[in-house]
Amino acid sequence: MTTGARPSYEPTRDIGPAILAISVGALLLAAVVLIAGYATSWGGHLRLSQRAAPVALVAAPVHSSLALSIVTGTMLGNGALGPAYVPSSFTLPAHATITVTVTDFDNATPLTGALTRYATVTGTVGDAMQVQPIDLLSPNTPTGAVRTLHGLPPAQVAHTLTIPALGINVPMAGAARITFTLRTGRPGTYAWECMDPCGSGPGGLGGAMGRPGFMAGTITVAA
Ligand SMILES: [Cu+2]
Repeated sequence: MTTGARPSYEPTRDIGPAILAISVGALLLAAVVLIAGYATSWGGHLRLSQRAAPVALVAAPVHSSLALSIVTGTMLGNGALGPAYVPSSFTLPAHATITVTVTDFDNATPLTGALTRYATVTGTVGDAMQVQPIDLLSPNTPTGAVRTLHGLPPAQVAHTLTIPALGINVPMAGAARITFTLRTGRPGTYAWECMDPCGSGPGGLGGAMGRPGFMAGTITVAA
């Protein structure tokens, strides 16, 4: 072996500055990681608590939504029967919070006498609904502001969505989009019907009134 030659694994004085640079770099990196960690713990606080939710013992309710339309007998080409909810039967998840939007293409059939009690909202979240009037000739065009209401003047009710077993009643304003929130409970099958005499025949109680697929139907609450 000649003088001056060193085994390649033997440290040399030449790498001193490199070690210093690496050390400084490591310190800088550690500082950045620490600062980033603090920033995340402040700014990410809500996100962290939300991430913890799925491991809770009680599962969060399934949030879902349902869209219904009320179409007229004229739209259906069956003026002799009268209007219908579409769909008239549907399935919702149990123990869930459901936003229901109903687009009502029909006009009012005034509630009178004992039926005026169905002009009041019951059984929805807050016993309330939101109502926005629409232009029936251009149904995606609102003609007024959204209002939160607990009921309607009986003369302005076109239909009701009434689920007696659940204590739910929502009066539907004519020519409007109606939105409300329901909380479903245990699984089961529940009948709904419209309590507004909107059908054909004497007193509007014939035709569509009380007829499944028109002004009556079934809500299935599934596990
Ligand atoms: Cu009806």
